[in-house]
Amino acid sequence: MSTRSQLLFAKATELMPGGVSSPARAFKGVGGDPLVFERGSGPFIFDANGKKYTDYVLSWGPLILGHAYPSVIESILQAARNGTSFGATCPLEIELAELVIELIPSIEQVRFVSSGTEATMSALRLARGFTGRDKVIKFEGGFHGHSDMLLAKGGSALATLGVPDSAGVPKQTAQNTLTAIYNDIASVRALFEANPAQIAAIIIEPIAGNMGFVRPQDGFLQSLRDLCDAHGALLIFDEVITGFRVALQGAQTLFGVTPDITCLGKVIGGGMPVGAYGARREIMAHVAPLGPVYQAGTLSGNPVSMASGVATLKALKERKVFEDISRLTTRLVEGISKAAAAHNIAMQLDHEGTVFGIYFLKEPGRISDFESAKKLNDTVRYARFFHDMATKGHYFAPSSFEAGFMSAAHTDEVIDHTLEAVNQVFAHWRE
Ligand code: KE4
Repeated sequence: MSTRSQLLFAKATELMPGGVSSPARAFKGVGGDPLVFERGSGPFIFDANGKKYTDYVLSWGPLILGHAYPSVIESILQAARNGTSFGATCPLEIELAELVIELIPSIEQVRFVSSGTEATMSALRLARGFTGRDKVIKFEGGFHGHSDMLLAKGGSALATLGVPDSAGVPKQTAQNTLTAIYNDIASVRALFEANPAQIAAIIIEPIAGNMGFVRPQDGFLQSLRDLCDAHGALLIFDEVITGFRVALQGAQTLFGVTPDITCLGKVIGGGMPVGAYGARREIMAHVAPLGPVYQAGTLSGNPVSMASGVATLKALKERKVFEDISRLTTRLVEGISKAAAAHNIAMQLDHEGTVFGIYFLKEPGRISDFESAKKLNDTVRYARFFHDMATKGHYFAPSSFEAGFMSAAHTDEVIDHTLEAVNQVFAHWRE
């Protein structure tokens, strides 16, 4: 007999392609029926059957305080009572801009948009407008949302589905997107040499979170900075995942490398649709109405979304909140690592701040770029892990090409339960 969640999903597939509003939700990396979720509270989400899960997806990162965090919900409600959108500058927008500029060192001015996709798309346009050049470099396995210029060799659900690119991207557009290999500076240098004075920007996730979790090798980001400076190109950090998550002040602070443009999303909206891009004044002066690079949005900076972002960043800035989430992330990852060692299971685990990555390895080796991720990542074993853990009430990303996330609502007790389940699952695998 079908469950309510299954019945709802069957209906969804009649009405929406794949039954989803975004392909990452379709469980293609793990198989089975995608769950329909109805409610979230703290570290937990509840599916349409009423089953409770500890949530390590957290809406793919935004919910750093957990589901329905009281001050965030209160701020949203208060803002909504005063009207949901004015199509004009509002005080909450100014407050969020101040917080972002205070926290992210390379940002002197910021423009709000409604998604990470819009942030990266607009940042590229700005880089092209600023430099007068057309080409950009992205990395294989990097995902920056779904704009035409950024879909080549993408991570996230493109990697899960095994499709290198998207249909529908004009050839002329795709020709301007050059792809390099993550952690391979020679591959980037070669592109600069082959395209002299044509490259407007490099865009990179400073820790890659869409081919699992791959950190930059020592000096890699600085070498990108140096190459950009030598060739008159801009360095764009896509901090949609890493911003406010690998360090409160972003990956740029963690690694001490200053990008020209920073893209933000996810946590900046605390679960409401917000994205942003920012840079030093000289660059932002090229954005309309100050300059010739056009970019706009009816609902950009709306008070309800801004209220959610303000409440989220304010709570994060409170003493020790970020440290506490990071400590729990370390506990989870070290616990899984210990369980893997005890049961002789080959894994590659990593974490930084409040973000983590879990790979099961098919053979010995180290995942450091997209090729090695595709070669070594045991997706079959991950799928089993996903389902076994979900059965026990712990919801990890439904693909091994995604990162995992922790929130302030998770507690030691919650982590203990998850680790207990991991140990049981691993023990069961050996029987
Ligand atoms: P959105 O347009 O989905 O808000 O952000 C796009 C984006 C940009 N940059 C990075 C580094 C990102 O990770 C994302 C979106 N992430 C995916 C999964 N990792 C969101 C889930 C989905 O596509 O449904």
